[in-house]
Amino acid sequence: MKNIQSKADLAINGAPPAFDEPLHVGRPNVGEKAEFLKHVDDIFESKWLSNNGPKVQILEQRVADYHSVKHCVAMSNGTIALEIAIRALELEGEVIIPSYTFIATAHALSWQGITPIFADIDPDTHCLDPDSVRKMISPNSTGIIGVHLWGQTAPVDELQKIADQHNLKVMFDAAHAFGCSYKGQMIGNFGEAEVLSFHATKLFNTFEGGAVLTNNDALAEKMRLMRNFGFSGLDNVIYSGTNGKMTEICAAMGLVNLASLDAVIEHNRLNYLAYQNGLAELSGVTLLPFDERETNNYQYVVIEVDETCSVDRDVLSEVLQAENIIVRKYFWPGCHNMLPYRQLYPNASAMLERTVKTSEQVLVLPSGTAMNAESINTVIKIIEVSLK
Ligand code: T4K
Repeated sequence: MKNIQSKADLAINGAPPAFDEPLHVGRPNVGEKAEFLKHVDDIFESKWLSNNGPKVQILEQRVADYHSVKHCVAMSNGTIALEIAIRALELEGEVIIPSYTFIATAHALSWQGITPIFADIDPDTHCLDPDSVRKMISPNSTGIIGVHLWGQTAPVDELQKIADQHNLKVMFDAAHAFGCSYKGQMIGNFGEAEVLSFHATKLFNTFEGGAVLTNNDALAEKMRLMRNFGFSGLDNVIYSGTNGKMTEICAAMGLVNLASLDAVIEHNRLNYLAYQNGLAELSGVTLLPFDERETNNYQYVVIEVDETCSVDRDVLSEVLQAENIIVRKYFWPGCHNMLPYRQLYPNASAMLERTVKTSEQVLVLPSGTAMNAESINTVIKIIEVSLK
């Protein structure tokens, strides 16, 4: 690792990069390889590879227990899990979501002919602003999907209140919020259902995977059938369904990763504290704080580079990328500015001022088990030097 003292040491000025290998946002957290290989032996032995196999069932029980929720319905990925939850809840017409989210939240609706209506965010949490949600309600609205972005929880109570007043259903995209709490209760227990992603880049991964958490028995049963083409027993299809099943090899990865999950969260917390400590004195750069009254997973380390900073966000991003620090400008430029939705709402930015501003200021920094205090100090030093 190179010692950065001045701008002349920066790779963008011709010096070699600080890191030989790229540091990625989203580097997977992986558990014990030997344990995983034991599961592989089981799978080869049993010849049971998919279709609600024993490892999927154990994983579902453990994830449900972890979140103190009745049902976990495992799926092939978070996007399919969103689609199945949306369909099982019979949402239609228009559904209100934040524009400031990963594009899958919007696509899971539009892919099934439902119109996503984009609301603005609270700049302090990057999650839905209830006042903006209220403004987006129309006679065609059937639901609200709150997103617990970065593991910060959406304003659950306020959204539920709005939904109750307008006869809408609420569900949550909890792709980032495995192991997080809202007012002391684990996510999974709010709205009609909450959707997790177990993608490789998430706190907890099954290579690819996802799940819906719910306390509603009938809804859980319906989603179990829908993820398996709607089959209710042999030769009897009672719903229009899809193939959303998780495989045994993915569940095996999940079981192994669950065993080390608490250690991963503690590692993330120390990373977050190292970033917090190092960034505290830098002017114009603010770390998005976690609410320490809650249980957090600390997986995403998010900074905002505001207008008082001596460099703008995109320049800082280029400087860091040149050093092999592969930061991300998630979720710029907002879903409403992505081609399929921009055509629908060419003037939406005027209603989504905080989304636009936040998406122009955010940088997500590398975190997870691939990072440690030393690499974080170097990242901070580079930021510090580039601000001078
Ligand atoms: N809702 C929300 C709020 C979400 O954030 C997501 C997914 C979903 C729903 C949908 O869940 P899934 O259907 O994906 O289960 C990545 C992930 O692919 C995506 O799962 C995630 N959100 C999103 C925030 O990040 P990209 O387009 O940024 O992926 P990519 O290929 O650029 O990789 C991200 C970084 O991770 C890179 O720096 C490389 C690194 N990486 C990635 C993989 C796959 C690794 O180091 N190793 C790996 O194996 O979307």
